[in-house]
Order: sequence, then C-alpha cells, then structure tokens
Amino acid sequence: MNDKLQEIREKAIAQIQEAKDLDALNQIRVSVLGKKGELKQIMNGMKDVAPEDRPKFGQLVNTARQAIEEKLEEAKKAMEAEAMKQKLSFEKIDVTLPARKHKIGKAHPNTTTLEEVERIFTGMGFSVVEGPEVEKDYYNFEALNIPANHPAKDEQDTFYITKDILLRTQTSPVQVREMEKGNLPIRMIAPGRVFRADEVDATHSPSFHQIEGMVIDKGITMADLKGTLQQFVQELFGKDTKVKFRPHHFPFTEPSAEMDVSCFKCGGKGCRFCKGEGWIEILGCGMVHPRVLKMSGIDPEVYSGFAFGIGLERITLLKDEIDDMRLLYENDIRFIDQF
Ligand code: 2NM
Repeated sequence: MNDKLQEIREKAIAQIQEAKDLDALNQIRVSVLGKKGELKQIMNGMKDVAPEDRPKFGQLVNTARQAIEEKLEEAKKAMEAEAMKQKLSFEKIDVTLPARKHKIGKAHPNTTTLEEVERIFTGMGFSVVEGPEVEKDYYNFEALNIPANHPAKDEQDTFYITKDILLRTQTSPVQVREMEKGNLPIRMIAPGRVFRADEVDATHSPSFHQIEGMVIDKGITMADLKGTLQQFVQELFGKDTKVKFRPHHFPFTEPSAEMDVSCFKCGGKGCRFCKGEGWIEILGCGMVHPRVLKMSGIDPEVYSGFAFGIGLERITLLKDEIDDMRLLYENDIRFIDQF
C-alpha cells in the first residue's frame, strides 16, 4: 500500500510539471484528489490494512494529498503569472504616440462678444440682469414713454401675441422691472434676444440681441455717461479709441445721443472699413427721461440716471469684420471655426 501511495504521488507530481494549462491541472486534480480519484480508492482499501497501522496510513495519505495540492497550487500560480505577463506585453501602451485629435465645438462669435462686454461692465461694478422675451405692452412701450401712436408700436414693426402681450423689441423692459423694485442705486446691463418685424438682409434680422445698460443714483450726469461709455469702448476696441456724441432722439431719454467711435482700423483717418468717415456708429444713449423714472416709482427730483443700448450683432460684425449678419445664424461650423 505504501508503495502504491508513493507511486500515485510521484506520478501526480510528474503530471503537474508536464501540464500545459489550467484545464490540464484541473483534470489531474479530479483524477487524483476527486471523489473517484486515486487517493479515494486507496482510502477505500483501508480495510485491508492492519487496524494498528491504519492511523499511520491515514496520515501518509493526508501528507500525500497535501503535497499534491501544494504542487497544484504552485503550478496554477505560475501559469496565471505567465498569462498576466503575456497579456501585459500584448496590451502595452506606447505613451510616446501622438494623441488623437478631438473635434470640439467653438464659441459663437456673438457669445465671445457678449462675454467680453459683460466682463468690461461687471468690472465697472454693473450687474447682469435678464428678463422675459414675451413682455407686456406696458413694460416694452408705455413705461418707456413710447406713446400709442409711435411708429415702433405699429404691427409692421412689432410681433404681437395679443393686444397687450408682445415679443420685446428691446431689453429696456428689464430695466423698468428693475427700477420698479426700488433698490437704488442701480448699475446694470440687460443683455438678451429682441424681436422686430424686419425683413432679413445683410444688416437686419427679425430676431437679434441687445445689451442695454442703465445707471441710476443721486447726482448722475452726462459726464458719468460719457466716462463710462468711453472706458467701455477703450477696453473693447483699444485704449486709443476716441468717442463722439451726436444729438439724437429716443422717447425714453432726454437728452439723447448716438455715440461714434474712431475707426479701430485706420485710427480715424478714413478707410474702406469706416467708408472714409473715420468714425463708426456704435450705440444709442441718453439721460433717463424724468417721466420714465417717475412711472417706475423713482423721484426724478432726487435721482437721475443714464442708459444706453448696443446691438450685439453689430459689434460682432464690426469686430470680426463679417459683412453679412445672416452668416451668424446659419450654424455652419466652417464659419464659426474661423474665429
Ligand atoms: C437705447 C438708447 C438710449 C435705454 C433706456 C432705458 C431705460 F430703461 F432706462 F429707460 N433702457 N435703455 C436706452 C437709452 C436704450 O438703445 C439704443
């Protein structure tokens, strides 16, 4: 019996050393250690062993079992380590390869302009306030001192939802809503989409964007208006930019003006860009009309303010030298990619 046990042990260990893969190891495990395995059969032969020798024999079988199990485990670990080594060498990454290029999006030129304008005004202590695109006639016209017979109120120019509800034609209603809140002083800009019943051409669209601004405090004068707007355009177009004010009319401001900047292409000498003028019209502005202040609950004897309105697309077209506004709305990535 002892010889037989010794033989099983040596044969098993030899087979383990020969085994090519985990499957082969498993087969050895089953045939030697399994329920019907060789060791089991030896144990079944226990009855032929003299009773006094049985404990000793049992121990020998166990020792053999442990030795075989150890060898199986060793062989299994070695195979797994080899497999991992192969896998790692196969999956090796060359970190010196150039990275693949990702196609990523780009900010729309209008977005870039808006962010720049917001950066400049927030830097001067303005807050950015938004409001509804669908507005009441009151906030869009009446509270801004635009009389019922004013041409802007015509259906030819304004999209009406009902008699009293419309698509805002400017962002000033946002300023009116802010004045009504009564938290003075106010220093704000109101950027956003506005709507006018215009035909589409190179410089018009039924929907475009405005940035309106407003400052209301005690003792605000046109000097504040001029200084603020000059600072704004010098940051936007360059520190040598000069400003010029021409008298104008808006119902909501008095006095009112349009502001020109010296041409940032030729510096004012006159070129094709400014059509030989040396100046480029950039925005409308004025001192907030006392009637507008009063309608929103602000005492014009105590407070005064200035306001201005800028066409966002107009600034973008100028800055990026784009000659047709329609290009801004086509969502053609080949166009957007150029800025
Ligand atoms: C402009 C030109 C001049 C303006 C006025 C106001 C308000 F609400 F204070 F009355 N907001 N924006 C204004 C003034 C807008 O756009 C060309």
